[in-house]
Amino acid sequence: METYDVIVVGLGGMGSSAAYHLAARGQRVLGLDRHGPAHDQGASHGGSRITRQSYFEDPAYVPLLLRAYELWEALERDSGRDLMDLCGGLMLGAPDSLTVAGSRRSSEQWGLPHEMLDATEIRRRFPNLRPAPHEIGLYERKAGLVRPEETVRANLDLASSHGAALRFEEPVLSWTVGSGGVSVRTSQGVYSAGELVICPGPWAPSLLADLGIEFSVERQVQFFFQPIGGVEAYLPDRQPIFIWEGPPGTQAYGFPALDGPSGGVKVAFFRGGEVTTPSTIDRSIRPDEIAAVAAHLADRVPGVAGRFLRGKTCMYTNTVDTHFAIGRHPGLERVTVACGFSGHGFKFVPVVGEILADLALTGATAHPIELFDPRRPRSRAHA
Ligand code: PYC
Repeated sequence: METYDVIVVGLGGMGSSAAYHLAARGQRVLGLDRHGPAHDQGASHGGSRITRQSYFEDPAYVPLLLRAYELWEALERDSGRDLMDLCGGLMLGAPDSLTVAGSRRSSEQWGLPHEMLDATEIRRRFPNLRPAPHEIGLYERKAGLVRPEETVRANLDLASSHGAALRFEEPVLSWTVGSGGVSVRTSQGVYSAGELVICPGPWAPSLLADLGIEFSVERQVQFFFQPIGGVEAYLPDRQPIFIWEGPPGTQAYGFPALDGPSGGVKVAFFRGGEVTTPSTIDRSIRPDEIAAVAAHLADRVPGVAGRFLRGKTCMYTNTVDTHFAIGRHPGLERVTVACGFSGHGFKFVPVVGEILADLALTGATAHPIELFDPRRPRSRAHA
């Protein structure tokens, strides 16, 4: 049986980062994934993901974001890849909306540079956007986007260069923990190690069924449109990323135009998708959902939804409170988990890799991850 120091299950954003950080610390690492490198079947694809520091979800995320930004720069440097574009970001909505008020709270608490803009000023500076008179925006210059597929490739390349063994198209069938270590059975064989790190993405409900966390896997669609008049007015020097809260519970978001005219502009809804599973998800893009996102944006970003180019499904793995679940497995020694990223995790990829390496090697981390304790009551629906 092949033996390693650490086996990492799942090589999407989080798992590839864990594999890299562990291998860079001298561990003999085996990484396993059921699909190919940088695949589009989970939650680490679509060309772009939002990054921002004025975190409306909770100020407790900010110190992790500050560290993540340092590590993004290091990852770009060490991999030689272009992973991040800080084109600026606008958090839009009514002044008391979660998106605006929560972002402002995080900014003020942590002293993050930001500007509060009224509707007139937003229209003047960002003419593609048409907020209603009562809406305002928090503009964050250091917000922008990161590139998920390139990031996964960067992590995998660096993990390999530090000696990690990476095996793809090899689903994990089961895993067990004994006094001497962990054993992982895949479609191809059985492997043993001292420690196991599980980053299952939307496969969490099956791979981590015993964790005691309630997950809900949600289908989301990333829509790519050719704007009316072409992409020029939407290039990153003119168009920031945005998250726009409309009627209660509705948030839409968008990116600048990337990758030339054929890349188009990506927009999507945040939350509210159908419950699904990785094996039953409908990967087709339905005309009614294209029409719904175009109609939602028609008054807000009137030029964006000119011609539909393509759509791409992805999956959020939501916890009950939409905070992540990161920590040592509550019931099993030797096992570390990172899951439930609830649609807003990718920007944390480098720091989560660092945290997972800390946890697997020492059982603890200096990073503040109390909010993500897998044992917290709000990670279980019945609590
Ligand atoms: O990753 O921060 C994020 C995000 C917000 C809305 C959609 N994605």
